[in-house]
Amino acid sequence: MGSVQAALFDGIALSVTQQDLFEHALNDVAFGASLYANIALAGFALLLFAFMARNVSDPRSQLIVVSVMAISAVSIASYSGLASGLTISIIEMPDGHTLAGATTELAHSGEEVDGTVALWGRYLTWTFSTPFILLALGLIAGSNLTKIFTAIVFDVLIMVTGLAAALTTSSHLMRWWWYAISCVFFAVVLYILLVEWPEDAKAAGTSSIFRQGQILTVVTWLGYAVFWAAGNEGLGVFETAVVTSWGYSILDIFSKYILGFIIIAWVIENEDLVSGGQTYGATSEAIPADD
Ligand code: RET
Repeated sequence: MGSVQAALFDGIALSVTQQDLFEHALNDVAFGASLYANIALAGFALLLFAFMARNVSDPRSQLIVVSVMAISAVSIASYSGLASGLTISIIEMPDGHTLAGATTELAHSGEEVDGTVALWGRYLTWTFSTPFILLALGLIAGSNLTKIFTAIVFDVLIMVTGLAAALTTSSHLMRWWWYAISCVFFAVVLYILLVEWPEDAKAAGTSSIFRQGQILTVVTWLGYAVFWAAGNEGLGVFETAVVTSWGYSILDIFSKYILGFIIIAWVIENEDLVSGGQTYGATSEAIPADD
């Protein structure tokens, strides 16, 4: 193996194959269910939202609907990556970590392998799903492009540094260092959600729905950060990947599907309020007719 690759995968068990991890998720029913249930739920949400919003014709309202649907679309891919074993690894934690030296029993073979199961694909795919949550909320608040862009950029940074925290095996301290950086980026997003957008929403006359989305988002997102710290990749209060995985899967139900439902149900009743006009986003309209 090349030295770059060797460095990257140092501490990540390569003898466990992708097929082993696929079979592990399939045979450990409690663990597998936390993944398969979400694939089904995301598919159902996608169909339900498409049906609910079938008559929405205003372009800006449609943008909110598409954004909400994209969250579930990414989710199907995300959970498929986990269930297939593609985005799961067995990771050997560095000295000082509660789970340093821990072993995992593979559900299908009973084989005992060094390390703990890490579902790092979650952090990777949150990079692609969470921007859509912020886009939908920013549009509802009637916020400007600068604030929406800022929220999304720092959101992506939260997830990428969270991924780094999960995959770092060189040093226990470095894992928490990544975590700390991620929290700083999270503070930027929280500021926009708690301070900037409520004011924009007030001006746009959308305070009530924004507030519902804001509370659901802030509470669940804090939950993700706390859960990482407590789960098998952090302090190891919940030692097994099963409990950690279910924690995230349940948070996902609120942060994605329930939020999405509330937003779509509101948009279909409030197209007038959301509307930017039929030419919203059009590029040719700005050019005056030459006559
Ligand atoms: C991590 C660990 C590092 C510190 C922080 C985190 C925050 C994660 C958040 C996740 C939100 C996920 C959602 C997923 C839905 O698809 C990466 C756990 C602050 C806020 C909403």
